[in-house]
Amino acid sequence: MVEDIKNVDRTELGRKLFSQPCEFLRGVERLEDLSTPELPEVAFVGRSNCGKSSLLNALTGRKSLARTSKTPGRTKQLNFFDLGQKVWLVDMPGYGYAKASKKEIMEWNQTVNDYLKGRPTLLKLCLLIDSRHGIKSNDIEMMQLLDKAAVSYHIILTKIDKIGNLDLENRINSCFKILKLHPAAFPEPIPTSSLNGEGIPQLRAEIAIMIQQGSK
Ligand SMILES: Nc1nc2c(ncn2[C@@H]2O[C@H](COP(=O)(O)OP(=O)(O)OP(=O)(O)O)[C@@H](O)[C@H]2O)c(=O)[nH]1
Ligand SMILES: [Mg+2]
Repeated sequence: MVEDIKNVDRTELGRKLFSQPCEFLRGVERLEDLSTPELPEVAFVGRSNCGKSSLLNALTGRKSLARTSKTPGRTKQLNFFDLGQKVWLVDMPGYGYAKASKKEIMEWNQTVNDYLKGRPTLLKLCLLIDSRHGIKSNDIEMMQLLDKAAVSYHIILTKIDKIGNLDLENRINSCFKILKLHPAAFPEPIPTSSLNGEGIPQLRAEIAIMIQQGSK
């Protein structure tokens, strides 16, 4: 019972935070163009096409705040959004885009590395994994980078409307096993669907609580 009340409080906290106005601040291609951080940041990263921009839209309840696309590699910049002057949400370009040139990959690595290492206000990173595909080798590389940079992160399973319950259960279990090996990761993955809204209140609540606690 006490647990239930706590859950309601958490959900309400998340709902309140994300019911505030959210607006696009700027898109940045090179880190030199970044302005000084003013608020805590929560960044969304993951393979190209895994659903980062869609998740941002689902969280903020706005259909086209962040541009989504069937074509992978759509988001090419770090896009910053201000949520209620409480937090900046950062939509990052995806990795693992098959058609990217070597130069593009190198530039991406550089920008993301610099961002992760040099951003004291980065409160949390959401690493998105398409639930149909699971954690791939480039996701593991990303996790190693985050462990090294001591950036705390959550694994978010996306597009769970596209898989059955049994597959989801297996996916969650294999995530658990991998997460045990990564010290900077939150131990449980959060399953979500931007299409039908599953898991969105939970993720809103996690983000709201992190901001309230203000800790890494
Ligand atoms: N069924 C379903 N489709 C989704 C979901 N989330 C995203 N998609 C679809 O997946 C495709 C890619 O979504 P985006 O949100 O653009 O993905 P992204 O990670 O931002 O992609 P890049 O910016 O190119 O790296 C689009 O066609 C979305 O409509 C979901 O929860 N369920
Ligand atoms: Mg995108």
